[in-house]
Amino acid sequence: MIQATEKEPKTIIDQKELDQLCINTIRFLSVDAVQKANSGHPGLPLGAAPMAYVLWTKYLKHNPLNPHWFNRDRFVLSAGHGSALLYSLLHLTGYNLTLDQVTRFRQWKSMTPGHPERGITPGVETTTGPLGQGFANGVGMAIAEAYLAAHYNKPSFKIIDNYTYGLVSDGDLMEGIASEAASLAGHLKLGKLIYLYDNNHITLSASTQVSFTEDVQKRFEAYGWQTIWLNDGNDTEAIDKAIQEARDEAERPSLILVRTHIGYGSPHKQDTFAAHGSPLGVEEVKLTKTNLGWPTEPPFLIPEKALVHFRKAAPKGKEEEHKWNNLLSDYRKKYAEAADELEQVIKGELPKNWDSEIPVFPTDKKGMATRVASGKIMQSIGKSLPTFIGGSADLNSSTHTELKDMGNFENPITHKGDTQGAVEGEWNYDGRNIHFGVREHAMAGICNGLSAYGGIHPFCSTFLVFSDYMRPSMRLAAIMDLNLTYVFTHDSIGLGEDGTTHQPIEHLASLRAMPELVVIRPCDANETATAWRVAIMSKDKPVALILTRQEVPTLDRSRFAPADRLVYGGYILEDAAEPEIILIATGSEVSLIVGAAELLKKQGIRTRLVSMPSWELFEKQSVKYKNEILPPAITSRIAVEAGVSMGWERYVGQEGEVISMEKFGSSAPAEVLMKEYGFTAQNIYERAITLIKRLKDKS
Ligand SMILES: Cc1ncc(C[n+]2csc(CCOP(=O)(O)OP(=O)(O)O)c2C)c(N)n1
Repeated sequence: MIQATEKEPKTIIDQKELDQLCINTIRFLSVDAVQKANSGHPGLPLGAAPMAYVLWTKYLKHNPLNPHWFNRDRFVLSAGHGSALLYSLLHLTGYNLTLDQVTRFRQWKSMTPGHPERGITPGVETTTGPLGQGFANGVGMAIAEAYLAAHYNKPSFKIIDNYTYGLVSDGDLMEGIASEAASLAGHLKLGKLIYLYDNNHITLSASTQVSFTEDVQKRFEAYGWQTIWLNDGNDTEAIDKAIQEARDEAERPSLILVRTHIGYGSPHKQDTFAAHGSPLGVEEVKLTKTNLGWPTEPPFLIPEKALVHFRKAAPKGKEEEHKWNNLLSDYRKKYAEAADELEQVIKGELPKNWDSEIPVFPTDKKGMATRVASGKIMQSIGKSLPTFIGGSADLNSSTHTELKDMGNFENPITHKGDTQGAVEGEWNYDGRNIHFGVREHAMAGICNGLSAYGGIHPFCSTFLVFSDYMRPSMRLAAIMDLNLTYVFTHDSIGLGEDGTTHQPIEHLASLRAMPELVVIRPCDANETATAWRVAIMSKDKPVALILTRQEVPTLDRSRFAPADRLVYGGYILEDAAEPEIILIATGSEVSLIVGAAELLKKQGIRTRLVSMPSWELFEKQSVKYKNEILPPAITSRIAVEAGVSMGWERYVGQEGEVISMEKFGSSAPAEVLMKEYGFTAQNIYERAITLIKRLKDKS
């Protein structure tokens, strides 16, 4: 054997040595990136490199030359702080991520941000970093795969056929969202979901001994997962065998618990939290390299033999994709219609006339709750859009989000046709209704995975007040520019008797505070229809629909402006010549300003009514448009919304007023609450008279 030189560590004599060379290449590319940035997490890559190596070079079906190939396996680095590991893998296997980018880890405008970000780095499937989120995303991806496979595959044509792999850490498994998602994944028997657990017993600031001593293996077994315990994170043969075993298991998701050592090889930092989130330090890097038989110089060393081995991924992936393309063209010959549809799904296009069956709601004084209108609209979307799938956190009957006669997403083995009367209908992976159970956080994280998988138009639903339980995942959906729709009902004190705990107050303001999320609170059934159109067509922004529990009148659109003006975010619902006052409202409060305007008219006061269902859509309009709707010269303005006033100053200005909720609500019938808290046409009318007088007196 030739001794290692400074430039080239060893001559390869067998597979084992090649494996070791490749593993150390991953390790030290990551460690050097962290050291150069003087920031980052070297511990995870040092410990987890062997399992990542086996997975990425032996099992992961991917084409580095086309990271969007639809039937690729999905890989989620749920422990996103280990990003240097992922960047090393992407560079080494030949993605469009140069070594220069790896050396610019965590720097301004590099493609290698601190935590992996979808859309910035080719091959990064989902944005991770907030622990536990990636775990739920992977469950969503596995659901997407199972649904599309059940829907489009035919005998001898496994067109959709990928695994979802993930690397999860102690921190991931401590987070509640992971427990929620794991429980559902086990129940759904998502056999093609395989997670490798970097079981290193160390977190950011301590050993798991201080806070995480449960038997994780038993816990996952109880969730219905296959679990495989590995004692040695460096034993590539055992890892290989375990992944194979996981792939062979069709009915249960698999957790491979791999006992690793954080900061493996570092003489002073291995097995300590010092290796978790800070560079090892120049001296310690040298010692670690020497300890593992790696040249101390140069940094970012990639031995030719290792690179050649890693880069086999590209021709292999190209060949896999080529085979798949051939399969797809044979499929097309036999199943032309399904192939057309599937191609549309893959391209992310909507079917022609997808919205043609969306109802137009007739004028109706009594009207209907916008949640009810939404439910009707969803049925028509469901019929024309095969990838419209989703559900609620056990609130279908309240949020009206069940897609009727479109089946329930479920492994048929679980039910064997027996639903014990719980929910009617078919139960299989071709079902469109996902029963998330009472797991709001996982629901939102899973929807991110469904959307990130591609082709799917997911929706999920709960009461607006519980959006708080989903917020961390919603934030990631917004960061990732994902297309998905949140249906939040019971949107104010108008929900009535359930009382203070269930009445959202600050939620609209808090959702509006989130960049990239589009919040829409339609005022009646027809605005709800337009809102759904906006939501489905929103390719790169999640949309939250905020809907009432209580009935609201369906406005007479021959008198008022058309409901499709909702697309502008705010529009003049009804005008008067030279208006003296502008009343602005959203959702259920719009019919109240209509009532107030009638009272004002009787007093000869000229009133402009503005329906303002979406601030975000309004802000996208030109200054000219915005000034047309809210002319700067008209300073007497009142906004009415049954939530906190925060932010409304922007639209009512210095002189204007907001009729709002500045405290938590209470338990009583809705009409009583609305009256007691001042949400009546009469109160708005009186406030308007006072405001006009005050401004007149002032001038
Ligand atoms: C939701 C969330 N809380 C806190 C953090 C900060 N944080 C980053 S890594 C980490 C724990 C690290 O432990 P582990 O997951 O075991 O990773 P390892 O130390 O093995 O790299 C924490 C608390 C985070 N990223 N996400």
